[in-house]
Amino acid sequence: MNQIIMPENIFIGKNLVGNEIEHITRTLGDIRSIFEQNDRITAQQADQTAYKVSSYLPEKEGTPGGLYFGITRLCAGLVGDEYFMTKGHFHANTDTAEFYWGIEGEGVLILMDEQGNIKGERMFPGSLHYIPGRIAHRVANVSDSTLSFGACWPSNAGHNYDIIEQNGFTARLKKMNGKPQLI
Ligand code: PAN
Ligand code: ZN
Repeated sequence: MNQIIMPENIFIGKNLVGNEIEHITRTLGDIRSIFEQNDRITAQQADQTAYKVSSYLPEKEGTPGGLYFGITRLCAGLVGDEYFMTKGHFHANTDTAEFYWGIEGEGVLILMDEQGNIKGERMFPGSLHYIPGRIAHRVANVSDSTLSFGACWPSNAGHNYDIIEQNGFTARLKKMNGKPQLI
């Protein structure tokens, strides 16, 4: 029988909903170590949500040729003079690429190659960002409201957080004279 069915998982407006969607929350306490002035995060602030990721992972992790889809919602705020940001990572399978796109709010996508060269791309509703393999990626929210962005990456990409945890990015996105600057 030829049947037309409803998809199990849907992307409505800014939300990814469905039985197969996985949700994770990162609090400021979880990501404390990425901020330069992390001693400014009080015990009370440590429980505050920094960002949430909803992901649709229809293939088993590691499957070559498959794709994953995710929406990240990054809260607005500063730790000292540094904007709230995602942990950032290289892909474990180093040659795998990724697309990001802006959905709501204003941010900066920070890209760093393996030599530590850095560049920032403005993120805004409708902006589209191609992240080639071997490029670490992190997003900072530079607005006063939530920044949402989409992501699509290969199911065999994996995440290597260790390199960034140990060495960080070679520049930080700071609010200087009211404006974002990579320093
Ligand atoms: C994204 C990120 C997401 C959260 O889905 O995983 O924005 O950022 P961190 O993983 O750096 O905490 C992605 O890049 N996937 O590959
Ligand atoms: Zn990624």
